[in-house]
Amino acid sequence: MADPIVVVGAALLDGGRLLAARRSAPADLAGRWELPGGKVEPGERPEDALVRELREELGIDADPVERVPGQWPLRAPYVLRVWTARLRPGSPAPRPLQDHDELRWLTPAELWDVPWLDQDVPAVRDVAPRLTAAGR
Ligand code: 9L3
Ligand code: MG
Repeated sequence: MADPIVVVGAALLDGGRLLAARRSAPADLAGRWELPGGKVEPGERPEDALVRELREELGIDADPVERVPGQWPLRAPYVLRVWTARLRPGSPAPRPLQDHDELRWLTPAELWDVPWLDQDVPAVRDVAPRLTAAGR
């Protein structure tokens, strides 16, 4: 099999809440919620791709914190890898600039209130314990 192409997703944590982003494109994903992010470019470090994607999609300055172990298959040849992330001091608040039409900061109790992309469900499940452990 060809090498997978990595898609990075951010579990952006702030005040014990997780940022969820509702996709507006493409049509088959629109209305479903995801961990924001996107494809790593050739030669790009995944952590740098995460910072770039968060700036492009949400207008924020954020830092990756920790890789969430594992990876989850997307449509071939893509795989999803997830990092927790936090806003840098002084960062603008996230706003939907590209590919999203709504954002929500979810508390642990609200985590399953949004229809996540099927592809993101296992990753969100693995991130969930970190909301209470690391999100303050
Ligand atoms: N994807 C799935 N879950 C995610 C992300 C960031 C991306 N959390 C899927 C959607 C697209 C592909 O990966 O099919 C590439 O993502 P993008 O570049 O369109 O964000
Ligand atoms: Mg994206």
